[in-house]
Amino acid sequence: MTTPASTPAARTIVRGACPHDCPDTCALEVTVSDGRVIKVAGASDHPPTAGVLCTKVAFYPERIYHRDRLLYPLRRVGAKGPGVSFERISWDEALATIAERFHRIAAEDGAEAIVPYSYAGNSGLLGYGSMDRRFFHRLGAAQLDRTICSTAGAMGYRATIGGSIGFDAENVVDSRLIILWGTNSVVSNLHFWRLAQEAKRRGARLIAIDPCRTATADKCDQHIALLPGTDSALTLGLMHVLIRDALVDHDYIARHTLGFDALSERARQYSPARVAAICGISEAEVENLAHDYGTTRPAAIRTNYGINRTAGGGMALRTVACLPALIGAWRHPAGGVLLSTSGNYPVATAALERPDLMPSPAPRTINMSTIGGDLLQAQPPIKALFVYNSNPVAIAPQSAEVVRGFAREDLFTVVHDLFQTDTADYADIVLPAPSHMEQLDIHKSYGHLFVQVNRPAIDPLGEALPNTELFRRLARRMGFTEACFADSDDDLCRQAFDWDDPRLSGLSWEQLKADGHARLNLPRGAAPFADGGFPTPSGKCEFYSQSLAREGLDPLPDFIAPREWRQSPLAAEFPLALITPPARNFLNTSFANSPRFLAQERSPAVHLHPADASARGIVDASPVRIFNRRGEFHARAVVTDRVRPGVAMATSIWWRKLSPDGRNCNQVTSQALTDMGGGATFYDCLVEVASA
Ligand SMILES: Nc1nc2c(c(=O)[nH]1)N[C@H]1C(S)=C(S)[C@@H](COP(=O)(O)OP(=O)(O)OC[C@H]3O[C@@H](n4cnc5c(=O)[nH]c(N)nc54)[C@H](O)[C@@H]3O)O[C@H]1N2
Ligand SMILES: Nc1nc2c(c(=O)[nH]1)N[C@H]1C(S)=C(S)[C@@H](COP(=O)(O)OP(=O)(O)OC[C@H]3O[C@@H](n4cnc5c(=O)[nH]c(N)nc54)[C@H](O)[C@@H]3O)O[C@H]1N2
Ligand code: SF4
Ligand SMILES: [Mo]
Repeated sequence: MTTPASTPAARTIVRGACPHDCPDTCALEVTVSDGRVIKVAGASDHPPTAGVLCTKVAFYPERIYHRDRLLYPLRRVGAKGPGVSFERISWDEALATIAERFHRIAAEDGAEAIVPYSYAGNSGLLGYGSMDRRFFHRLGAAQLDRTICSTAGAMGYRATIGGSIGFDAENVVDSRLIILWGTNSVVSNLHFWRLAQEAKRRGARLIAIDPCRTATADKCDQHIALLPGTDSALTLGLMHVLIRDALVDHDYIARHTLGFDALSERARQYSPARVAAICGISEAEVENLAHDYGTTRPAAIRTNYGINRTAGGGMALRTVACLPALIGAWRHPAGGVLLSTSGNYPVATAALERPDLMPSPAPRTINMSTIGGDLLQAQPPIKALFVYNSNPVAIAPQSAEVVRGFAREDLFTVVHDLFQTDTADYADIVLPAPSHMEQLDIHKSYGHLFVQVNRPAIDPLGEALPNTELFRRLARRMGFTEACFADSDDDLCRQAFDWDDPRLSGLSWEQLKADGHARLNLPRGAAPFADGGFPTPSGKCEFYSQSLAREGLDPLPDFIAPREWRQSPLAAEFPLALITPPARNFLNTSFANSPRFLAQERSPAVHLHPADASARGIVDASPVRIFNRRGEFHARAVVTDRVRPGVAMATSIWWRKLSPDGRNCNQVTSQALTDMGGGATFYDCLVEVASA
């Protein structure tokens, strides 16, 4: 019997990996029929995914076949900005135009006047940074410091326990106490939440520490609603009580930590009364949390980047990372702390990115979190910007400056994306990118311990080209003849990891390609630091950090106040602390142009406590403006006791041009940087709210 093409027999299932900037890195099963993706499901044989996807990716065919997908290269014909016009050109013409401009700028201004701007819109190892990095290194372009999300917390955490490492999330089902610290897992780390729920069924207590009663906090046994940016004060208060009441593990401290006496001295200054006043919570909350944490084993802290977006963001993660060593929580596989698992992977970064191609001395570095100011003021001036994997006009802080910078007529801007984003509206040349289902990639994760393959399920739509192929072709156009520019995507995947590393023992690229995914060769059910062995300079958990001291930073944990909070003079004029965490149906600005998800999120909203709303005569569902000296944006008021008094919460990140007032929350956020790592301080932002 013959099988007509339209019967299910003509369907194939292709194994993929989710490339979005999300800790879960799900393994996907993509159903293809007649060259079209018709269904996307979570792989059930991949333990972290367990057959479940978030809604965003479960509806992925809508993103792939969205009617606004960019399919051809475009050249701008009108003025830059919203409403701009473009005309279709060929790839040949697009690449020739870019190469000509780059050659001219390099000759006249130096290649450092050209700046790449990218982040994790595609988090695959190839898509995130491989051929593109080689290209910009060889060109001698400015380097980009990719600080927009995690560098502050990562640096504070690394200084304490040695890297982006922690307990294995799979073990958390056996925890008796789980603290979800500044993370809305239900929204942004769904598969961890599944494990935490399992722990709860087995009797664990869950505590959320968050200024808002989020979907996650709602389902926890307890919620501590502290003020944004005060986490390190709370942590020092916990240390104070733990030490005062002899709830610490002296044996673990003596053998596996550095600087306990100095830390005790510091913690002594943070009495529960002082901490309660700083954090805007009660003394009893500090005392009780310390006692719960000090007396329950195993105790796990799942934290994330929500607490690294204020002035003391580095210190916040550093103080939290000290806690498990203090009570010996690391003795148990289901105890300790987890920020990110990405430090477990033997990524061959130098082989992928080839920093050796850079000229000497190395070109200048531009911090992506201050792109607005840098486009207006950097010396020597920025003459060209190549944006990919990111949407800076919508996501970078202090939009007024960002927009002014991007609007510069003398700035040559290229944007490579799947969609005509707010940023693409300022491009001279727009280039079409494929979705991950149209390209090959290899993945690590920052939430679990698997390596994964993403196989292309379909051909690229229109004339879309992956990041790798775009920069391969552009390199050829520029006349770069190094052999590395001829590497295929398959070659790049093979180069992406150090396959000889014991953590990958027995695995090869060929094997991984055949199997789809593999767990790093780390013992299951193990407690990684039960016997110390932290990858710090001393091999211990460093309460006292010589490396921070060398950088002129406080070697001990301390509370660094937000730049803008209720104790700053600015609070007289702008009394509310605005935080702008992710919306459930958006992933940064990705998916925020989907009709389905826009309908679910309705319209930009700002959540206010009833006391704060009534003091301003604001009623639920009424239009309001949120403003400070940097600017203003408009939203619909949601009056709810889910946010604590003194805090305003606006879920993010809306496209500017899809918002009623053509702006978004980054109109009011600041370009000031964190204490460590040069990170952005999105949640360090005082505002006032008024009826519009
Ligand atoms: N659905 C969805 N998932 C996402 C994303 C998304 O946009 N949408 N973004 C992805 C990205 S890029 C990242 S970096 C991760 C982020 O993942 P997380 O860091 O877990 O971020 P959120 O889910 O926003 O959780 C942060 C929580 O911190 C709270 N918060 C804000 N300020 C403070 C503070 O000072 N202290 C404390 N204790 N809490 C605070 C917020 O109210 C929010 O509930 O999520 C990823 N996953
Ligand atoms: N106010 C406020 N601002 C924030 C945050 C916040 O919480 N509040 N969060 C911050 C954080 S944590 C982050 S990580 C940043 C995220 O900011 P961005 O990294 O800019 O993330 P997205 O807005 O999702 O933009 C990613 C873009 O990459 C495109 N893309 C996807 N795949 C590919 C590909 O293969 N090739 C190319 N060329 N393009 C591709 C997508 O279509 C999308 O337009 O935003 C930051 N901004
Ligand atoms: S966005 Fe996160 S939860 Fe959703 S499919 Fe991708 S990795 Fe999984
Ligand atoms: Mo992020």
